[in-house]
Amino acid sequence: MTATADRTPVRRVQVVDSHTEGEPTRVVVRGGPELGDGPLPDRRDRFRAGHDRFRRALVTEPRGTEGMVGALLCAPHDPASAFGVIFFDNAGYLGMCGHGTIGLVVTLAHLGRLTAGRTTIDTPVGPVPAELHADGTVTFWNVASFRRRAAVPLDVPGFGSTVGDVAWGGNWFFLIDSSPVALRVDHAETLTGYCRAVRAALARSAITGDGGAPIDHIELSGPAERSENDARNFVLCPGDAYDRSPCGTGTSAKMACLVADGRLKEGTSWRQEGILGGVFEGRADPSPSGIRPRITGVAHITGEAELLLDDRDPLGYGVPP
Ligand code: PYC
Repeated sequence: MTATADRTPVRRVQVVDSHTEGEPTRVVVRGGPELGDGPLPDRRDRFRAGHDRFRRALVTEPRGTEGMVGALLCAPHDPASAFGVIFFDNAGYLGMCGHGTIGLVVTLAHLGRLTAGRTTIDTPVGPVPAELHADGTVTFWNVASFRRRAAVPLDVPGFGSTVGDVAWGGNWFFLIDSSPVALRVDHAETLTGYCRAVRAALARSAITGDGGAPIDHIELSGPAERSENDARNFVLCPGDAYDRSPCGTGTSAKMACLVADGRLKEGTSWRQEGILGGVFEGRADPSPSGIRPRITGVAHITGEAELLLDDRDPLGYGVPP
């Protein structure tokens, strides 16, 4: 905290912004909440319980945008990890974030805290090894991903019935193989409306992830626009923003379903196109509990900033829920 001329406390927060195929990541480098130590899920819970307005201040309007994912850089708990991170968005906290991991690695390199080569990042859902390549691209090995339920029928009021898979890719997904609406960015509003209705129908039907976890990401698939890619997706995130990138955790969940169906062989490449046309190059490596997704993409730094959080500003912590 520092003090302005009239001695009002103002919190100063250092951030580095980047985007991964159009999807923004804001890494908190200094000035974040003090969460103590211990496993990352415990620190994430302390973040949620005691500092949620910091989350809102960082990623929602007037400082953030609806698609923005925040990444609180912190010390790892896992002894094999060099860094820890807690991802958050306009609605709450994410288990993992693929585009955010790519953004974080590029940010750490930008800050001189990482050179080309391997590192490991501790997350609330487990350690994620990552590699910064000499050409600036980033590969990460996501947590083990798996399909939990196949071909689940769902009645979506206003849209009719559909069928989808429940899968884990570091977040919980409901994946619909064939989108009823063409996957074009100028259809984003219609696609968002459909995905919201699907998510609500899942909640009403008590279709969840493990332990009753809400399925908060909806992923629609369709044909790729470019012939070198395998498929295109549209992913609606928990706070109703759609992922501008191909979604790293969504690509992981998708590959887990394809492998389970015998439509993708372990060890072969899967080029996932996002709704803006950006691509993540995926590969499903074997894992005892599903697959170990390996995903490569690129991120670009868009800014370095010092944010001022002023208690006198009635909307400085975002619009209250
Ligand atoms: O890339 O995994 C991802 C992601 C999750 C939410 C937004 N992006």
